[in-house]
Amino acid sequence: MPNAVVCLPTYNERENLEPMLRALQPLGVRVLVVDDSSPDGTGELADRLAAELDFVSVLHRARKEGLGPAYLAGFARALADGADYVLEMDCDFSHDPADVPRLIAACDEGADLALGSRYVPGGGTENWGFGRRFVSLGGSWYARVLLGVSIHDLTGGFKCYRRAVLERIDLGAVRAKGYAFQIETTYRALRAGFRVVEVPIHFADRAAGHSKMSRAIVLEAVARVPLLRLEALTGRLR
Ligand SMILES: Nc1nc2c(ncn2[C@@H]2O[C@H](COP(=O)(O)OP(=O)(O)O)[C@@H](O)[C@H]2O)c(=O)[nH]1
Ligand SMILES: [Mg+2]
Repeated sequence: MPNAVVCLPTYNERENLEPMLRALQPLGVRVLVVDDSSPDGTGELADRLAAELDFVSVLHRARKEGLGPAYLAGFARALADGADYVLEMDCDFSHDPADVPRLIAACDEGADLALGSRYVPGGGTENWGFGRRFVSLGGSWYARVLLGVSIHDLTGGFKCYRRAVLERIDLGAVRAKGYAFQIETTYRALRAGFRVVEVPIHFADRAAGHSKMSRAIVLEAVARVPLLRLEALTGRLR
């Protein structure tokens, strides 16, 4: 069994955190909760659970800076702790913990980066209205065309990286906070020549609490994608 660390960013996920950790417990992974001083006490709850569950540790950050910076801090800690595989996953049950072994298996079978994908055969979204589907599918299509890549789901946040990918790509240059963070990390991996594989998943509505994504996060991605392509074309992307 490879040494896999699931980075679990949390901001106000008090209701979801314990059920999520219990669901991950039998899978043989380690979990790093990355909490940005959630006002609802998620960080304190994470500390209590980490004291009880030896596969759990917690990284506390001073303030909410978005998903991207939280993941970068989590990646650094996971790599320092010797992880072979580093996973990204939402703590709201949109990503099914039961799919974690499938992402790990894809890397075991040769992928450098396995992406949980809604937009390949066998994948999908549950209970999404037309508007949300349009934005999500449209966003992935936009990024796929502008970047000239063959990945169908570029904005998803359920991923398993082989350690070498995170060591090789220039994470220090990644400033994106939201969906752009997901697009950018995958694009950098592709540009570096890594093998990226899509694993079909079903994406459900969050179990409890509220989404933190905003219009600004969508606009960040719209603006970042053409800049990424430009950086790649001018040889500035590593
Ligand atoms: N640490 C941290 N976690 C965040 C932040 N923003 C969102 N998250 C977490 O990232 C995951 C996905 O966020 P969510 O709001 O559900 O995004 P959505 O699924 O696109 O609506 C959840 O586990 C959130 O708690 C943040 O600024 N800091
Ligand atoms: Mg969510």
